[in-house]
Amino acid sequence: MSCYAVIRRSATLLTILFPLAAHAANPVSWPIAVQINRADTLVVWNSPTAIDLGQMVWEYDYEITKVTGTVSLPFGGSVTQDITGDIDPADRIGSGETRTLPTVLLDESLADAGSGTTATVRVEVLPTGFGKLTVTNIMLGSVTVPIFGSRPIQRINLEATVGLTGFAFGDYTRDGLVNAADYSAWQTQFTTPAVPLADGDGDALVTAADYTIWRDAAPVVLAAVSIPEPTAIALLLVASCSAALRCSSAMRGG
Ligand SMILES: [Ca+2]
Ligand SMILES: [Ca+2]
Repeated sequence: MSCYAVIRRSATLLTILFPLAAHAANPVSWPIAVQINRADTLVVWNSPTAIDLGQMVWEYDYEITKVTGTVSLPFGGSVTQDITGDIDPADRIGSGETRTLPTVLLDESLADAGSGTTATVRVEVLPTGFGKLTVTNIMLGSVTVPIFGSRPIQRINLEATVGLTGFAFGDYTRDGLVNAADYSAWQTQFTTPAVPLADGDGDALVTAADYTIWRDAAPVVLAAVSIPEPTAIALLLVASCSAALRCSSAMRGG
């Protein structure tokens, strides 16, 4: 069984085990807003939509865009301070791609040295395609308020965005279409491991198997009529070389 068939079969099994959500979409963009109170030990957020699981590869990005700490004042009222800038951007912002879902996009212990606040933030895509954010190991520190001095943070508000875009099998240019341009991309990258976009089966190589994936996904007319298969290309090359050799021999003989 080819890797492609295994991938397809795995996707089918996932569909059976975890019925596709009614709101499965592609791409998805999930705005997240959670409130973490001082007494909390666990905060969970679930996405309203699910990413389509039947794709070749997914590109993702995430960013924790805003973190604020709120303190209570002795005689009523409160003060909120933005502490986003105190968190290392390398822990807050990231991107990448994955060929398998479910997956964990972010699992970081975020720390604000100024207030002594720490928490572990985990963002993952579940087997159902839904996103989930989990905040654990919550330790809220203190901030200094003019006149009132150091005050314990009572509440953290965290805002973030998570985006995923899936690309179909055979879409080697990653433009949302499976067409002749993807065949050209495969042809250019054939046997060139350093250029992995035309790697349909995820084996880090661009081979004839990836052509088959494109052919099976391309419009029938395009796949059947316009494009010679790799074996046909190879035969043409062999035939051309043989003809050239015959011609060369004939010239020497003549
Ligand atoms: Ca394409
Ligand atoms: Ca491949």
